[in-house]
Amino acid sequence: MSEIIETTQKKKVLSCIQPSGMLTLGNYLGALKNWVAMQDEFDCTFAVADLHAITVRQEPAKLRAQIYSTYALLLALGIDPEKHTLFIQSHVPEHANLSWLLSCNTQFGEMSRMTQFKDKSAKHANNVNVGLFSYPVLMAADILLYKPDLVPVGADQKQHLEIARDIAIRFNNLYGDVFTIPDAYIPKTGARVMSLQDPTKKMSKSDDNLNSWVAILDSKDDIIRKFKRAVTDSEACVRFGAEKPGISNLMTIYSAITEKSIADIEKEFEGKGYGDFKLAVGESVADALAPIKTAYDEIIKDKKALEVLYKQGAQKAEYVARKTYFKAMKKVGFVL
Ligand code: ATP
Ligand code: LTN
Repeated sequence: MSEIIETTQKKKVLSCIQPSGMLTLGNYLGALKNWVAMQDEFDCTFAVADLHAITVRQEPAKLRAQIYSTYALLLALGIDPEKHTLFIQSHVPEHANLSWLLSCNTQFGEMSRMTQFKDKSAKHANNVNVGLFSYPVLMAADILLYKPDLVPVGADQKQHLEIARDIAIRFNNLYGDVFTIPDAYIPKTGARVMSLQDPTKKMSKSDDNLNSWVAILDSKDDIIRKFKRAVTDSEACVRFGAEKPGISNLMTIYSAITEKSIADIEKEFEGKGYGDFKLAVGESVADALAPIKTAYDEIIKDKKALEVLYKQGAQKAEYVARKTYFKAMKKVGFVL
């Protein structure tokens, strides 16, 4: 009797995060919380996208420290580097290499429509470099090398995901089947956490106003203080609505952390003022983030142990990336 072999393969997930500063509550709710949750069901590959970080000017010593700290924070969040793959993007040269092949199959016009480029080039007007412009092509390479089914990201990355899909479809049509066409995986609550000081803007770790964002590693006191100072409106009624972007943002954060529905939150705070609500949001966020900070403080102390893990991660990633890269090279007509 022939042996029945279990062949059900897990679906694949890939995502990356830039080490461009302290990671925020927006990064956590929009992306990282999902990364952690998806590990049970999927075969996951996660990376610290250090090559992306230099699209804006970085001070070398600070960049190095941020790469370590981002990697350590991903471990602290609960990413399992043994069961999954956790690596540093620049350690796998196929990312930059594939990005060239893809660049030659991407139109200037389609890149010009990217809204993040418009925002970031306005913000860094003295350094509008070509990398900043073509960065979605590198992001497409990050994704396509690992043939993922799903890419967990915040809502701001939807456009970049769409272009990655377009590039993959075009490449496959021209040269034959090389890439899997991935889907974005965007959370229902928390996909777009807004600035605490200007709720019409995305919460961003590169915002100079430190009160506008909460870092995952902020102390409890800092977190509560930032929520107390959050910009709201003068109505003092905890109700969700487009005309109340500040309070709605806080309600979304509270909902994402506590998993309570917006309707239940409105009920819970009926008749109560913004002061009570802001304190409740601050405390729930601080309590959720506290264990991550405790784990991080331990992990970051041991650089040697980190090195073992990121080297092992790079080896695992490279094994997969090489295969896809060489297949793409061969299809395009290079001599291997
Ligand atoms: P910057 O703020 O410097 O532009 P960033 O935080 O947007 O950087 P990344 O660190 O690469 O850029 O983002 C990592 C992940 O976090 C992405 O999936 C992104 O969509 C998500 N993310 C970032 N900011 C938010 C936010 N305010 N709300 C929800 N998700 C977010
Ligand atoms: N572009 C993303 C970070 C990023 C990414 C990726 C996300 C780089 N490569 C691949 C998902 C998949 C950002 O700036 N937020």
